[in-house]
Amino acid sequence: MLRDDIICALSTPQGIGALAIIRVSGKNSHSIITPFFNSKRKSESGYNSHQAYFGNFYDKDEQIDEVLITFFDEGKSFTGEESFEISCHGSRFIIQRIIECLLQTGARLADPGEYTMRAFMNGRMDLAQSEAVADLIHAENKTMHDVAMRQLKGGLSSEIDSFRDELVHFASMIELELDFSEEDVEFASRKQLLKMLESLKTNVQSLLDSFKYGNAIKNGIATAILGAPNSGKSTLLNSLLGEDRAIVSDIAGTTRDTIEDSFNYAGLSYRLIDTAGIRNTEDSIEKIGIQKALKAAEKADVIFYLIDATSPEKDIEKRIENIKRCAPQAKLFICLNKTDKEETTTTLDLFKEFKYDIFHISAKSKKGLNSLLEALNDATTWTAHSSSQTIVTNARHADALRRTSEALDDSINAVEMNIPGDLLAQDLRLALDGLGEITGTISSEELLSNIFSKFCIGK
Ligand SMILES: Nc1nc2c(ncn2[C@@H]2O[C@H](COP(=O)(O)OP(=O)(O)OP(=O)(O)O)[C@@H](O)[C@H]2O)c(=O)[nH]1
Ligand SMILES: [Mg+2]
Repeated sequence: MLRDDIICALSTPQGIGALAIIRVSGKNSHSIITPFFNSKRKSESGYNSHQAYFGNFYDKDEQIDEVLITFFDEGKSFTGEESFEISCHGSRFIIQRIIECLLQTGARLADPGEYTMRAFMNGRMDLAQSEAVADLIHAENKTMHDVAMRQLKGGLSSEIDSFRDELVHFASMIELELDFSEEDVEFASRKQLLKMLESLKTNVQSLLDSFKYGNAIKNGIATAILGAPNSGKSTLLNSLLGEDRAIVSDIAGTTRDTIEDSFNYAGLSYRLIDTAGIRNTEDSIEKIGIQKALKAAEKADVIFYLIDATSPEKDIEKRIENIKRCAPQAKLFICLNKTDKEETTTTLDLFKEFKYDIFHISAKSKKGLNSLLEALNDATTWTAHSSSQTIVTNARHADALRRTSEALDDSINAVEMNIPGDLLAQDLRLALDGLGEITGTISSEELLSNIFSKFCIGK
């Protein structure tokens, strides 16, 4: 699968920019630049690793650009291969001409993620670290950045490796017993094995549990805005986004479909979902919108339930109980909206005896929104969680951990029930395979191309 031919690609975004970087990697890659690059600094022996050379890029007699080229020796580069980076001016024409020249002298265009795949194949990083490169590029807030950075530095990998080391020891003892099956020997103490398996199961399970937070960190915390028509849901969406994303009007039933957009707060990304107001209606399209609103509630991590303080619904407590039943997983924030209006004074008295905590807000004037967001941040406890613990953010890792956890359960059962060594060995092998898939000790060509094809070209 690993080819040692020379690859090249633009690593900065397509389009016009002050500068652009073209990356080249492969055996003897410096040779393909020689016909085009003219630098006063270049010595007889060529280029030194980790040094930048300023010069002119020529295509025959035509000067294409002034460029700065940084060279990296084999074994000292990102890919592990001899590589260099050309910094040129960020003009589409210049980039195209330079790449054409490189292709003429034997380079080919890199596939998506091919640089990182080469880094993995050359042992520069393991698979979990390679995947962290893509996460780091896509990180849009502090938490996503922290988690990706920790994974890139090997945080997840070292935890997985320590699990594997514990298992490998016992698995090899059990395999050894199989070689002496005639003699009824026991190299691995079943008591110690059971203790190790149980502690490993707890650790694997805790890592697996972190995926709930990891998934929310990576894809944004699903935050549904629910309430009766006209309660101010779309106004709240617009205020939190800081733009007129949804239509606002005093006609009840304005929002028909769900409207989704993201915003960042205190280092976390929230996926806000504005929904159709919930009420009894004969309108078939509005009915579909209300069903969608309830679906959004079922999948939400957080719900803002808005009550219009100028005309609260009569059976409000019953409605809140319904929402709780429909979305038991969600953290519910009940917001009394439009508290900027004077006529709400009587309503406020009404809610003094209310059995739920209430946030007094004005979606329109933004009054009370800071307190609401602070409470939201406190409730999303995974912010604190992320600063000290390894968090799994990748569905592939979670799937492998799930299979490991099941295999550990089977191994524990096998030891407790004194099941023959060959069956126990099989369960231990399955647990080891699951862990190995995360760091790439075990990988298939299909898996690798599936992972790296999702990367950008040039990374
Ligand atoms: N005074 C005041 N008016 C508000 C506030 N929030 C919303 N409104 C007004 O209430 C009306 C309804 O607001 P929307 O945001 O469209 O309400 P909605 O819940 O999205 O309504 P539907 O989409 O019909 O379900 C509009 O006239 C808003 O300007 C508020 O905090 N204070
Ligand atoms: Mg609306």
